[in-house]
Amino acid sequence: MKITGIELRRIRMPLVAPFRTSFGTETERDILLLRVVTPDAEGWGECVAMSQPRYCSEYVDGAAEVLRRFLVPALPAHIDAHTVGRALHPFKGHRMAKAALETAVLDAQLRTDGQSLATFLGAGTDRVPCGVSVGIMNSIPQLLDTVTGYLDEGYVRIKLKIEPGWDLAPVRAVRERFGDDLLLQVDANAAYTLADAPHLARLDDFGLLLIEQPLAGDDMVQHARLATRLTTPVCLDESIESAEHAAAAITLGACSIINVKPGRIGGYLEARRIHDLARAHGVALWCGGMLETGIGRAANLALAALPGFTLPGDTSASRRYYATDITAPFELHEGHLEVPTGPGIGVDPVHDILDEVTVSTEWITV
Ligand code: OSB
Ligand code: MG
Repeated sequence: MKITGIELRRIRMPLVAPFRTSFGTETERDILLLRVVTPDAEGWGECVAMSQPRYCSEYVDGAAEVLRRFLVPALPAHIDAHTVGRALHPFKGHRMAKAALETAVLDAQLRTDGQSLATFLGAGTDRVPCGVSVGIMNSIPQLLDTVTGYLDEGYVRIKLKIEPGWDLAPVRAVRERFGDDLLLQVDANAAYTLADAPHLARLDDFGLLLIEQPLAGDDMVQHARLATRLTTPVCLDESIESAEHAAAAITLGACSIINVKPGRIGGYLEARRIHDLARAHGVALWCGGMLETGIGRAANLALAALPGFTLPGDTSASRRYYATDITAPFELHEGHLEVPTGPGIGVDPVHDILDEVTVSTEWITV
């Protein structure tokens, strides 16, 4: 496949409500979109890097810079999605930037071939059950109202963001209000240390599906120690940046569940490697999210349809994030989203809406 050029497009999308985690509060999403142009098709990739390096070391200005300065110029003139990773391999890190580029190339390739991303990855279902990630709130009543709203919409699993000072009480309140059958899990975004193990063990009483990333991203050994002290299963998010990290985590017993975010690990091809590895080891998977627009969501749904994704993901409906999505909105039906079936990621941006939220565009000839 010959690439004519690549557009870097920055968009600004206000969130329907502030989203607070242990690492910060988001009120809008500053997103970098990539559009790969070939003689036969266009492909889209959404970079999940956030505006500040608080979730991980990447941030959106840095991703744009590494793409224009190093990654895009390293692409050979003729390319397919499988060679992107090899061409970018000399450059360390920057997995979110690499993922966006590889995904855009893969999308263009699959659109040319007329194959959906879901079929390409090996999807086993045409719809996936959806959970929702609930931010840290100002009060318990506000939290209970928010969770009530999501359950009324049909979400099949609730994830509560936690941090020191907002952990036992919100979990207890949600459990008491909605009962033992509610699929409930928590995400600390690395807010604790191993010294908090006795405190975190108090969450064991609440029958949680999992605790996500309680300790720092590079604390793989401490996660393994913590896992022996909790009955709540440990799930890793920030710690897993590659299939090698997943292999190390599984070998160490640092987690029994992995949150797979294609952006964090460098793309959908690496996500499939982790899928195959984890499945072979009996480690459960679910598809995470990074507050994506419909472009990123479409691709995540294809991944979430793989057979190893046995737990509901953070693939929520468009309206949970944005009043107006840049694609046709993804809508929940009986707690599920449909996996797109069209070629590539299966969705296109609505051009008028895209133009309205665009802050800047930049064209790079390849
Ligand atoms: O840790 O999973 C996380 C959002 C941004 C950054 C990190 C995380 C999240 C979420 C929301 O939990 C996932 C989503 O609904 O997209
Ligand atoms: Mg997380």
